[in-house]
Amino acid sequence: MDFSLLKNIITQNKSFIITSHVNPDADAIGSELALYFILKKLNKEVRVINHSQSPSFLSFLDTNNVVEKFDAETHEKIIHSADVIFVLDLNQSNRLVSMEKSFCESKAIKICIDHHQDPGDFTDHYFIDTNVSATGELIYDFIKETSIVEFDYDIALQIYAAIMTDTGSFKYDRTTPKVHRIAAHLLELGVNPTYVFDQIYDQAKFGKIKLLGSSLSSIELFASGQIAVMVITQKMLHETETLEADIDGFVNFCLAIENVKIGLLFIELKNGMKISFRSKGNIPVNKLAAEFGGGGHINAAGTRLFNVSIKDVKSKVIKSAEKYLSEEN
Ligand SMILES: [Mn+2]
Repeated sequence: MDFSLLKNIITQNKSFIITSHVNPDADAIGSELALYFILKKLNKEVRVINHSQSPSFLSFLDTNNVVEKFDAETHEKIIHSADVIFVLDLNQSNRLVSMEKSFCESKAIKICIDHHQDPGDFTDHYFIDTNVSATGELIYDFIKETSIVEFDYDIALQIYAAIMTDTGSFKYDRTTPKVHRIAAHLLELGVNPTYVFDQIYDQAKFGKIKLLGSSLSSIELFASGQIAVMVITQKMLHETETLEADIDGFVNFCLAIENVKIGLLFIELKNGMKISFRSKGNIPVNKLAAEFGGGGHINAAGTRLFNVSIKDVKSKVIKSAEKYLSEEN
């Protein structure tokens, strides 16, 4: 990808805002902080502001508490007056939730760096490659191709966490030779893969493991065992003292069952619900998600619905999902 325009915009401007999607994952936060470190090395003014609080298991990435939770009173002015706003790892403005209005009203140059399909028209410039494993891989490519700054450990840690998580620890289908070459370079810069994995996957609160247990027990099979459905209710979250962010990754257990081709996770929210869609092979769950106002990748997608309950839509979603089973070769 040609990053010269991106380099020029960074060089020619002074104040920057970086943001990402609701419920940020390690690719969102890692990409944000890698870009933050690049901009700081260039002596720019930078704020990283998200709609959501960062999940505690990612606090090892943000030891200086750079990432701020959006608050209109504190942040609206600086979002309006920033020279440039970066949106990372998302491609629809509604994924900014409470920040969407300030973002849209700002006169800043808006830049989207992302790897999801079907981007909306909401920024001035797009640096999108749907073939890369993670947004963090694009940040790596940007540094590599422009030499805008030198790589260092701080940047390497962020990019490694981004790529490791978005490739499912180097196993999803965009785990290319290039991804492993990047990982090798990041290890040479001092990243300790055991440490990163341990921080992200092996420091769970007991409640999260209990929630995983009840979530696994909720799984039901449909369509002759080809669709697995997991349901997580507010009651389950309360009982285990867990948050929506703790559910990250649970849906993948649906695909761990033999013969299952589509996994669906219904999460009850305070004011609606969220559905996560996963599939194997070439079953396009992004198209299925789009039927319900969402989007994503071919094998991983999601949507949020407001003012509806799980029982209102569950059987409708399963029925729609059945259509896609026949699309598999
Ligand atoms: Mn990502």
